[in-house]
Amino acid sequence: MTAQAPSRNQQLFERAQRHIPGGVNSPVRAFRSVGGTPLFFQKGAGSQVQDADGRWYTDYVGSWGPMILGHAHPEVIAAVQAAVVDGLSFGAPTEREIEIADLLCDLVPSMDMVRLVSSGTEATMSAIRLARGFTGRDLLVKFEGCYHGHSDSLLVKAGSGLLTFGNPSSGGVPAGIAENTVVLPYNDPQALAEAFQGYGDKIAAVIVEPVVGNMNLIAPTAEFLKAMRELTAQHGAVLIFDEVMTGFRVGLGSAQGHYGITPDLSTFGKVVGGGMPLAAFGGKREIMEKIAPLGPVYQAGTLSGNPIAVAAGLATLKLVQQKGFYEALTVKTRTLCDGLVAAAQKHGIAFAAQNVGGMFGLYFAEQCPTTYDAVLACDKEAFNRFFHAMLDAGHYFAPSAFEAGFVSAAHSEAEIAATVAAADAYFASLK
Ligand code: HOZ
Repeated sequence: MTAQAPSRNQQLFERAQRHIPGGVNSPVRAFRSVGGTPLFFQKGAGSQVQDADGRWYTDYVGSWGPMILGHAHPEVIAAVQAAVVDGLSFGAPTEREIEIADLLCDLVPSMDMVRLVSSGTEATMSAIRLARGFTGRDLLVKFEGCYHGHSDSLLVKAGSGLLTFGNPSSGGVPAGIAENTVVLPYNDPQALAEAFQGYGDKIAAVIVEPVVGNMNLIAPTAEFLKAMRELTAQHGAVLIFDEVMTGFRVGLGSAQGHYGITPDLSTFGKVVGGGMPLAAFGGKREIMEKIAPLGPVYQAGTLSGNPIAVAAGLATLKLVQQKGFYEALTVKTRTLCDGLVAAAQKHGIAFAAQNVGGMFGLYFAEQCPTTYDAVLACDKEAFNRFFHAMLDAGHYFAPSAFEAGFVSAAHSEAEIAATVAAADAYFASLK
């Protein structure tokens, strides 16, 4: 028997590992938790992505959230093409930045002012510095399994790649920094109340993913959101909604509009840049005026508000404002979840799924988890087998049991039905 020639994906992965640690520029992409060779993508069109071997997949990752319109949307591409010919970066203000700042503050009523940055990590890191500068306090409260990017104070019991690889707190974070981060259980208002009772006058900020998308998807309880808002207000702490994932994804009003809670600061990324490196943080004027050059809290970036990224963001934000956009996206995402659950039930598989707007969670468990511990108790091996079966059938889900999934406006009913049919066939094969 002759050995099979390595696929182009395999060849590229071999080559990538020579000069790129682990062959990837962001850990979850390496497929380490699901096993196998990561796909190298070369093209995207609407709901579909094509790998280096020329195979097309229906994409439920959407670049981890930004591609809400699908890949290579003609209006976004046209906006980028029109912008690039005028120059790629100036490191100076441009009119387009005012346009997107005005739009963001219109769409997100809790934001009086906004600052543009280049990544979600930068947005959350800067929002925390600002909250500390504003309150003159050091302590930061975050929740188990929430991931807010990879700055030092946030890599404590974090989700996403850290949870995927079973090491929720990163190496290289000085103890002196980590000790200013208090980690509490998600969806536990009592634990939060006790923390504020114990040392409320030292807490600068509470940062939260209002819907967690980095330990699979966990929806918040109304009591948890209410307690967070009330306790931070009572104790003079800043409530930061990290909407990098949920922003313009769960609805035009983002999670804060969806649940009717007004945070003091918010962070955005992913959809705001339509696939380009653009992110933002913003909130109450009295807090935002503490940022340099108005105030003493320093924050800067050569590529902040990059004109090409802003052009992509503006084109994307224009399209998501179309009437019925989020209603249609939500229905599609729910159809996917309901279809997968029905298929699993038919074959007696313990499986649950849920969505909030255009993001969803899949769980190999009897019901949708509401806590970090319940997520950890889901059957990860069953997910990994499902992931590979679906990939073989041409349906690309996130290569980790601890990441949310995303549907785009470009996904057709027929594509979603085909994904459900593939899952049904896989579940049937398990008997
Ligand atoms: N942190 C992202 C998922 N929550 C993964 C980013 C990437 O690999 O592109």
